[in-house]
Amino acid sequence: MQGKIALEEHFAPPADWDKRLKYVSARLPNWPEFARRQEHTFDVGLKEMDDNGVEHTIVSLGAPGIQAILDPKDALEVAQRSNDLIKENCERRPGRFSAFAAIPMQDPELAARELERCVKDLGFRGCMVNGFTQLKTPDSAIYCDLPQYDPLWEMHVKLDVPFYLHPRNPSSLGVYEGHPWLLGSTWAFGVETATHALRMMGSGMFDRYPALQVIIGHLGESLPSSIWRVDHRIKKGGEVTRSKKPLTEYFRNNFHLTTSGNFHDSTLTQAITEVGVDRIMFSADYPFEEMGQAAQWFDKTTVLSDAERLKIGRTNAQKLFKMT
Ligand code: GRE
Ligand code: ZN
Repeated sequence: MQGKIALEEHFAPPADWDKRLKYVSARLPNWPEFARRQEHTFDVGLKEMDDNGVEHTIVSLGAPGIQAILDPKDALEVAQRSNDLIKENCERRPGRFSAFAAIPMQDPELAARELERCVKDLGFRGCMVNGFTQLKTPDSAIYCDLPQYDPLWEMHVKLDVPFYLHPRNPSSLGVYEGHPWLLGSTWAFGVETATHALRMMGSGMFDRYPALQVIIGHLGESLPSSIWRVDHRIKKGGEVTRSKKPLTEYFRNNFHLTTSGNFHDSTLTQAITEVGVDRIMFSADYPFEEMGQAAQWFDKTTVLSDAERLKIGRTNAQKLFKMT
């Protein structure tokens, strides 16, 4: 399929560009290759787009990025510098790239203002946040469902742009001790991000901001197969959330899923069953995945009709991001 749009594709400047930026997968044996690709999204990545029918990519800063910077002033400064650098790079390839803002979640008001600057002045399409945010001490973990973020959600609704919740490693690692291979994108990212998304659904924030739209990757971080049971056991156990409705309702009305890094037919089918074909969008997860593998699967999978392929590959993103 030609004309695809991809939206979980990362970029990072070289390691010495700003020492305050850290990358979650730097411990991996294959990191040097990922790092090289991540620094070359606007040329190596562009070539992969050309070769695989990807017309447009929404670029985001590599994880955990700004979320791991302990000082709010540093966080704002690095976010602004990174956003400006990404904007410059997007401008060199007109029509091919746009971006999600990196924002300093260490200070919700500053985060809202940087989102506003990026959307209004730089033409960005929303923001990407990499899980919980650290503030002042390395063992801190501030999750997005907390009430101090209301100014950010207000800004999202006002600007009518989505919020992409991207993985990072969990804030508590006990269960992973002795099994580092379970960390990162193999398993821990998904569990952490699904839990984070459930916190948001159960917090009442979508009752306060019903128009707010959140994107999660990896075909829903396993939520399509697990959220029915969450609601079921909340009800059975007489558990009380802070939200008005069953969590599934928020999943179906406030969430969008991308295919990033999850190129598997039965998972796609279940995601469509749970949230509907209009809430799923194509993505690869460059540089950790190749656009080639993503596209070869997506273009040929027999679980999609051509009309569904067009929606997921292109028109759902065009609608959500009001692309012309
Ligand atoms: C990351 O380090 O940020 C990462 C991976 C693998 C998949 C996605 C991703 O290491 O963002
Ligand atoms: Zn990613």
